[in-house]
Amino acid sequence: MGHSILIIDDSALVRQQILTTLRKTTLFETYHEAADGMEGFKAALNQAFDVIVCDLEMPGMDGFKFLAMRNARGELKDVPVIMLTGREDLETKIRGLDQGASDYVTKPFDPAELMARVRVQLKIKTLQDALKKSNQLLLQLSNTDPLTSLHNRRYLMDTLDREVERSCRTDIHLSLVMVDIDHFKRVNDTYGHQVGDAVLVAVAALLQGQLRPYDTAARFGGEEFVLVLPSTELAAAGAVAERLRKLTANLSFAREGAPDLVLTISAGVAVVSPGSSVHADDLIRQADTALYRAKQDGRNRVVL
Ligand code: GH3
Ligand code: MG
Ligand code: MG
Ligand code: MG
Ligand code: MG
Repeated sequence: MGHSILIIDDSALVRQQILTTLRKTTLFETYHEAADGMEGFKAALNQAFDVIVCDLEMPGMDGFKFLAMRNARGELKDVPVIMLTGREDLETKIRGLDQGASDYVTKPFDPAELMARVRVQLKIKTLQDALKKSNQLLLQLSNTDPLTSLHNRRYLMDTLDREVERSCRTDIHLSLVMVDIDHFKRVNDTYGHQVGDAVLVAVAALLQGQLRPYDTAARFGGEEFVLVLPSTELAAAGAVAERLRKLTANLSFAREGAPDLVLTISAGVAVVSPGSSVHADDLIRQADTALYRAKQDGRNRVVL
């Protein structure tokens, strides 16, 4: 994809010279001009540029003010700014670099030097963007269960710590449902591990599909799932679990290669009540105890 550049200078002539210089290269697909800092700032908010060339002395908003406003905006902080300065003005250059400019070009500028400096900034920006992307991917991978694409246990514990803390602080209920597939070992033994995997994927999709946007579903372990339901009282969470239990019992696994399989789940539900001070681990333990009782009582049931 072609790069984009923003040129901010009060002199139309200077802007024209820069444009003429840069148009001789194939570096950019998009060029945008602005006549002062404010106009440039608005343009930069409006569109993601890869490089900004900015004059320092401008009537209206000058380059320093532009840099200050850019620095205050997270989405603009990583866009490199090359400032245009007077030839002898060392102090100005230093001040501009200190305020976040990446480089400078002295006026009247040499076209070859301008192009070279723009290329350097583009190179850095490209690397920076790639790094940002790979960090995001890494974060997503480290929080996701590869089989079901649900959140994994690591993400769950991070979220649960936060939600339990918030619930205790605000006196708003928070419920946790621990779900365990009944006799899942038999599924593997009867249909094979691959079908078992497909069944896990189907159950995960069912759970995820039934939740509200601010609920969290995670794969806790092999065939165990945890749902975190903020602002939900025990009885309401029990009703959610009961609905999931019925839906699971009605699932058909013909597409997964197990047409005669009737799958059931057991669930244990726990709640953080207003005024209590509990930890995420306590809540998990309570739900796990309830789940154990559901298993003891004959499976395919929900215990609060
Ligand atoms: P219970 O009703 O008491 O929960 O019985 P269960 O058979 O479901 O429980 P158990 O803990 O004995 O067995 C869980 C099984 O889940 C054993 C394990 O091989 C299987 N399992 C765990 N993770 C996976 C997975 O990723 N894929 C498949 N196919 N099976 C898995
Ligand atoms: Mg000027
Ligand atoms: Mg077990
Ligand atoms: Mg099980
Ligand atoms: Mg289990």
